[in-house]
Amino acid sequence: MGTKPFMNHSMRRFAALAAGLATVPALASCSAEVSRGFLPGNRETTSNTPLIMDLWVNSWIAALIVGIITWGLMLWVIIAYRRRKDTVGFPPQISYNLPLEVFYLSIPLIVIGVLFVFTDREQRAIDERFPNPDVVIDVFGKQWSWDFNYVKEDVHEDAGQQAHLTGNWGTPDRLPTLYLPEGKKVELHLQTRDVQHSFWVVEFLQKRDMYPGHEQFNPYISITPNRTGEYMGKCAELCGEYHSEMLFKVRVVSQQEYDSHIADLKARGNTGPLGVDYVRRPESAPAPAGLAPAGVEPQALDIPQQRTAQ
Ligand SMILES: [Cu+2]
Repeated sequence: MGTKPFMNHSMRRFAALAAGLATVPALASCSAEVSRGFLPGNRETTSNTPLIMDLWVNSWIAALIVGIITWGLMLWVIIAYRRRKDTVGFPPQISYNLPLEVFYLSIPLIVIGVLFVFTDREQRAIDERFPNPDVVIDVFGKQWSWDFNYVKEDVHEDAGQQAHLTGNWGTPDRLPTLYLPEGKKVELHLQTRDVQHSFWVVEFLQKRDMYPGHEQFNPYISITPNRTGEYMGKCAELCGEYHSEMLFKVRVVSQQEYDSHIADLKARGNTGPLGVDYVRRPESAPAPAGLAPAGVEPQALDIPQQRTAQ
């Protein structure tokens, strides 16, 4: 009576083994991606990326180990204690088991504790400011672009202009570009001219908010960029209508190229900090249309702010 099962016991075992083996080459072929936990960029992009990447990947490894043990236990219970043909009535009903409850409450506490200790350790290391940075840059977010002042060299990039996204692929031209020398200690001092923004260079794996008017939180990013190249940056805090067009680039170049870029800015007359004429608007003053109630407004200095829709 009844239909014959599609696969007998040993066939099923073989199928499971074959499926397991088939995933091995698939995993090996994307090992570079896997080893960095599918994060963008490279492990060595900045002095902080190895810390961030390792924390991320190791957390996943720990999670998978816990997951495999848990899944294994679940499978074992499902199979070992399945209802047999000759079973009659209910299995023994157990209302509580104190040692077991202590066990499964303490394990998650230990897991969270371990994650906390490692996260805290890496976060402190990442947030630590260089005592003597080689390069200090004042980064200003504004609706909807970026300004960069090279503090020690006393020059600035041109006032940043909002990107205009057309719907076509490609990098919008005239993006404000921050130059960083490779292998040098860089301190970015993040500030905002108006509302809350967030500085995010995707491949640096770090982002940090910029709040108007207060600096009690840590407004610095301290990194040593270790790979030359061009990186895309964006605002990561919804800051108004054209938030998505608040884009910039970072170019990590050799010291020589960096020096010549600085000389270039000097020759073009981009000396001194950009935006010294920005004056803080009193909290009580009415906000101009489209701006947050309180912030810093451009006055006197002509900072291009493009607010018109295309
Ligand atoms: Cu923004």
